[in-house]
Amino acid sequence: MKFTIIATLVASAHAHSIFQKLSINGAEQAQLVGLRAPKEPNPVYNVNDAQLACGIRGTQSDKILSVKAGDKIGAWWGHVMGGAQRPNDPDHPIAASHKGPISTYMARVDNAATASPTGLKWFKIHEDAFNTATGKWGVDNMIANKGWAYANIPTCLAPGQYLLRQELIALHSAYSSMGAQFYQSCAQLNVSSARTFVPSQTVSIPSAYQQNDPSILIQIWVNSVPDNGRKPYQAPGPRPMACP
Ligand SMILES: *[C@@H]1O[C@H](CO)[C@@H](O)[C@H](O)[C@H]1NC(C)=O
Ligand SMILES: [Cu+2]
Repeated sequence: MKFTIIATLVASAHAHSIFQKLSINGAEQAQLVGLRAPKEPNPVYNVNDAQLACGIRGTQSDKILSVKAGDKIGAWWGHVMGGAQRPNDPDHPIAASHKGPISTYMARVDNAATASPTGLKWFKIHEDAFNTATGKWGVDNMIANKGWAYANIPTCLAPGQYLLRQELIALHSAYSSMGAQFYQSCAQLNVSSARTFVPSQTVSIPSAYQQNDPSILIQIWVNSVPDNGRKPYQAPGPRPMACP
């Protein structure tokens, strides 16, 4: 009995999330198709963990989704695999406490269904970090969009296969070392394009982030409000690429 109570408390203290479904220009894809996603909604805490790239190893689709440069890709987040844990789950798509930025990266691969997620050259294509005027984080916008967060494939990008990584960082406990929570999955895409741009500014994941980055080791609670005191917040990593 005692163990049951403790387990319940632990479960509610860890109201996490999984990026588990895609849409392409609004067309929703089947659950987990074209995706590598964790099975459980647990984050990565260590910025040097190889699983920072595509999340804690779980399921891996054998499908590669065909998209075009310029397409609007949607990532859908849910509290647990399948979505809500129970009717009216207040922690679906994620607990509102989990404030933080949502960033989307891509990396060129030879075969999106089989490529190792480590050793890739990642570039950021989009970020929704923090709005000092409204006090809203990327996570707030995702919750308002019923679990969806979007990024467009850059119109100039060279054709080929890519992994697309969307990362949500929950900063509610980021005031202590290894308190930031990193959630991510990777989509397996085949991009067709009329243009040929290959981003030259890329980063490795892991190694792009340091635990003591001011965007990762940060107290966002000011006067009991998780709004960083309305000070500007820049998501870790590079700024999104721009087409030439
Ligand atoms: C990727 O798209 C190209 C161009 O449409 C096509 O020729 C190729 O067969 C596709 N590859 C995969 C793995 O879907
Ligand atoms: Cu959590």
